[in-house]
Amino acid sequence: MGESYGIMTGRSVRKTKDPRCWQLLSLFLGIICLILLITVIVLAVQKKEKEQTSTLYECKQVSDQRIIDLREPENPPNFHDLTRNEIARIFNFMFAQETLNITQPSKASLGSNYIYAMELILPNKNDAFQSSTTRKSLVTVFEGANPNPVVTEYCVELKSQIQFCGSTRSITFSFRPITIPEYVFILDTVIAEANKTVGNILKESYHGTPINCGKTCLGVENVSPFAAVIAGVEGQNYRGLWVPFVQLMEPRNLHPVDFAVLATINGTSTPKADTVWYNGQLFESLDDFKDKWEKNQVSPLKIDFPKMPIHEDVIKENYQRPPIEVEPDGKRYSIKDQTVTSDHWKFSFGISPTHGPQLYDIRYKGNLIVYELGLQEICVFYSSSEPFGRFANYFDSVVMIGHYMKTLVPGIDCPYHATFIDATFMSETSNTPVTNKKAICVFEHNTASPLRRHHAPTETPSGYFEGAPNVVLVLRMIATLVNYDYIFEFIFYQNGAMETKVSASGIIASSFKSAGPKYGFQVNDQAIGTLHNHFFNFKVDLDIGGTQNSYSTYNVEVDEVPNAFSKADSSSNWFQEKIVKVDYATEREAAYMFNFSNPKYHIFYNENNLDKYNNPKAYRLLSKGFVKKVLPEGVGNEPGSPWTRYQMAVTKRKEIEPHSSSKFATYDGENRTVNFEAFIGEENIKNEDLVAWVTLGVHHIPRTEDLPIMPTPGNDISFLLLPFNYFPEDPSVGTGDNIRLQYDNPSSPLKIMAQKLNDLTCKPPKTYSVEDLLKEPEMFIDRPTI
Ligand SMILES: *[C@@H]1O[C@H](CO)[C@@H](O)[C@H](O)[C@H]1NC(C)=O
Ligand SMILES: *[C@@H]1O[C@H](CO)[C@@H](O)[C@H](O)[C@H]1NC(C)=O
Ligand SMILES: *[C@@H]1O[C@H](CO)[C@@H](O)[C@H](O)[C@H]1NC(C)=O
Ligand SMILES: *[C@@H]1O[C@H](CO)[C@@H](O)[C@H](O)[C@H]1NC(C)=O
Ligand SMILES: *[C@@H]1O[C@H](CO)[C@@H](O)[C@H](O)[C@H]1NC(C)=O
Ligand SMILES: [Cu+2]
Repeated sequence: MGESYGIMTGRSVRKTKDPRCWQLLSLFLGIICLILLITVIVLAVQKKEKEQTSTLYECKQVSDQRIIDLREPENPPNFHDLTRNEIARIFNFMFAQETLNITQPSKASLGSNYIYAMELILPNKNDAFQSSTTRKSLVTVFEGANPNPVVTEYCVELKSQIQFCGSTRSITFSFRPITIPEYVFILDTVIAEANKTVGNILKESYHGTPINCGKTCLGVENVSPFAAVIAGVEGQNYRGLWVPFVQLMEPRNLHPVDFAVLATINGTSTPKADTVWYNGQLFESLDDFKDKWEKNQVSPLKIDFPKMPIHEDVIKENYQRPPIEVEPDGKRYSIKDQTVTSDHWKFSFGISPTHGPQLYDIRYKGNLIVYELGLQEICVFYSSSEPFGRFANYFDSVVMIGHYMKTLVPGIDCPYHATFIDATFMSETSNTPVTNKKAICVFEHNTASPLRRHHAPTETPSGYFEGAPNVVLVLRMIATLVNYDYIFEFIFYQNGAMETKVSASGIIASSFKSAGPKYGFQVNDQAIGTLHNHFFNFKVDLDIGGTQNSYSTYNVEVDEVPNAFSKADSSSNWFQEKIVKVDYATEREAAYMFNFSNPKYHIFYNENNLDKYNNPKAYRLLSKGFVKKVLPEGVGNEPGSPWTRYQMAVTKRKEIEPHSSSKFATYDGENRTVNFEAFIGEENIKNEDLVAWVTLGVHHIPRTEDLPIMPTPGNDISFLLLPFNYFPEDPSVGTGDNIRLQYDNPSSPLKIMAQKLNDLTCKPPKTYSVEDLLKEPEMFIDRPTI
């Protein structure tokens, strides 16, 4: 192309010798001049416009006295998550142990030894604030290559010379969480066997196939673990998994087909397709199902293949963008080494691979309030008439909650002006550390409502108005655990209160419509949204005025007193309310079940730390998410989460009780790895280091408006820690954002007392944007394979 074009220009140069060409050339030059003139005018106008906008400079990202440093430290402080460098060192160390025979992740199988997880072991509380404390990691290894397969947990000490520390712990092999190699193995086996044995029946029933299926595929979704205690085969290395089939069309959770296969695994053996469920009928095996089908002993189910959902992504005319927040003087907090510092608050944060979000060393104006505040477990128990819906009792740590804290989308998940922070962890599928980009966000947010305000026009000596906006500091992360998305946030208020909040979004799970109406309402052509609950357990290690704490309640009760002021003949009584302080001496006494008849405040304090009026300087724990666990105690999977029995339990803090649940909780019903009920004993809890275990929950009866993606309003629950006689007055009074209007004297004008009120003189700086996600698209969403 380029070459032939060159030859043509050569020819036209020779032709200019022709006189007629001069006329053409001058016309041509005239046109060029005109075009140039227009260009000059347009550029001049544009330049002028640009000059006008550029007078508004960009607001400072970070003010001079703050630091945002998101680099991994060389010498991580005690609460810092394992760094890339530390994870790499542990890998090298473990691979170098020849006797352990550890396989590379790419070659891992059920019958090999491979590393499942690495987790920071927190220092003993006594050593936590010493810089010389050695960092330690718990390394969980699945040892399927051993003659007697077992899960072993090793303690590794990250000294300059890395080494093992303490003794190892062995856990029964069949209690292990579901791993990716195992999961893939089971699904491949079940899908292949189903296709081979009953492929024709599936095609006839559901107009789709599991293999080579083009646009009409059958697949699986929302598998349900089936533990030995539920199957009634304890002590035999048994592990079951109900594998329900669905038509693969968005959202697949809502296209169930009432066909499921129970896969079982004994030790490290190949998974076996066991019991089969089809259209309300149970069969011993795939062959049994096929036999009975051929003998016309099965009532067939016919389901059309669902149509592609239509996404309305048309841009509306006159669309107006929603408001955004601006930080006119830059960020008012610092972040370094996973520690956030603001004018009021200081705390460290991290992500436990097993348990999810964790906060440490939470201080308000230097006062330690909480030593450790972390999610422990999420439980979701479904109900249904079919086996996979009914046995869907999830203990979410089975998939490692922390690993599913993924990239946050600016403008949706967190505001544009937030600071986005990466999370690093070890993954069973990689022999190098894995980083989830921008998985945590921190931001200050103006809630646009008063933190406090009062209008006193007739006050003495001067009428006044005083108030402050409710500006909060937020740390947020979101875990997508199969179908549900849980938004975890920690909200720090300027007045010394802090809130721990979780909201649910995502896609509801379903059963085929024949399971209704007892277990749910039909929400689309094929499915009922099945009844379930969501329970969350948090560890709150409070240190109020030191570690020596006591727990009391201020109960509100009826007070009946004689009415000495009545002139009636027969004496009458007056009814009002009174405060009755109740102290709790033991853990068992303090295991709390909410009772509407007994309103009370839950108070934590140090008995020797009184204010000048002799009130205990306390913090109050207020829950906005107490919920009744309906299932009876001791049945089915209920004993796996005894923490759902109590809305709050207060125990004496023990290093040997670091967590209320474990990643083994799904399958360890035969012999619990962690039994929370045993935390609650006759131990004294007066003047001791205390931990409050707080359970939040909701009952969820799905409705059509939970489709296509469940909205968050009404699905948010939280608990607050509130200062209670801890400070002499609201400790945020008089600080920065306060405004007071008053007269100085009878003749002076109304005066404004405020730090800075001038208008915005800068434009918001460039922030992380949705477009930035396109730079590494596959980190964010896998490419489609078909
Ligand atoms: C090491 O593990 C592999 C499986 O990953 C196994 O085939 C081999 O026998 C094991 N070697 C020893 C010495 O146990
Ligand atoms: C199973 O899948 C293969 C691949 O698509 C297909 O050829 C076969 O017909 C299917 N059904 C059976 C019964 O094997
Ligand atoms: C698993 O295998 C072991 C040893 O072969 C056997 O004793 C046990 O009964 C099996 N368990 C089940 C549930 O089949
Ligand atoms: C709730 O408290 C009331 C009043 O103390 C008591 O009568 C009732 O039995 C309690 N309910 C439960 C479920 O404990
Ligand atoms: C239960 O597990 C513990 C260790 O976690 C072990 O010492 C004990 O023997 C086990 N009990 C049974 C009945 O298997
Ligand atoms: Cu739900």
